[in-house]
Amino acid sequence: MRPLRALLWDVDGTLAETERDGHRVAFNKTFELFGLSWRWDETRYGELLTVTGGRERLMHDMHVRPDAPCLMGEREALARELHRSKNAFYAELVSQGGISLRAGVLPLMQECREHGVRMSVVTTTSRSNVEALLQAQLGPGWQDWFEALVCGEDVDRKKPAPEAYLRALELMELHPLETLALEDSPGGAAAARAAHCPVLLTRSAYFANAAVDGAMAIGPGLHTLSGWHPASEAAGAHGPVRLSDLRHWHRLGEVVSAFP
Ligand code: XBP
Ligand code: MG
Repeated sequence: MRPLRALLWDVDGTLAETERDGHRVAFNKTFELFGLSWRWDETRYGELLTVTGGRERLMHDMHVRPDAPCLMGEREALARELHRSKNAFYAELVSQGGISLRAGVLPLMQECREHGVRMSVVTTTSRSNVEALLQAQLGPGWQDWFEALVCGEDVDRKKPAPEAYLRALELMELHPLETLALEDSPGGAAAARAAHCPVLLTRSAYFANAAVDGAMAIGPGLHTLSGWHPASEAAGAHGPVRLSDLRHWHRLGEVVSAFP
């Protein structure tokens, strides 16, 4: 049996509720700045989350915008400009501490550091967004917490393609079964599974009821042990998810994959 050596952290939805209160807000500020009447309310943005990548999301939404440029080249150029501006608004927002880590994330990261469990970030968001968030939430020296930072720019195919996970495994020189991916969305979980990484699914606001395939365990967040399926060994205990719970679920994963 392979021991758990590393956590692979998704960002949006998993580390923080960045989509509804961060990216969406920054997109809307950008539309206003560019004199566009487009606005994404919470419901529409939820629909758009099936498209990974902010620029790709813009391109997708332009299909239903009669005032979007007709020529593909112009449309792509506008999407690039809007996306750049959105990321600047987003960085400003998170740099000012506008979005906090989800409850339970920080203590688990600290425990991993204390016990030599390695960590990396595996995300389809832009690198500048990750840096702004982690700098604001973990402070100077945050880079030392993570071995690899695999971001949207580092891959040709974003999640649900496995590329980002495969890249992280390569950089860390790890077998997928030595890792545990923490994800919040069906697409993120699919990406990790396609790279053969066991997945722990910590539900976020936008994916609270989404059907998810192949996770070792699914729960409402790292802040509590209640509501997790399957229950941890420490079930009944109050308090947050700890490294011992992750090890428990990770071992189950081995059993499940050994006897499918
Ligand atoms: C989430 C995404 C990203 C963000 C926006 O990625 O799909 O596109 O919504 O970020 P993950 P960008 O859950 O893997 O962190 O605008 O930088 O793409
Ligand atoms: Mg996510």
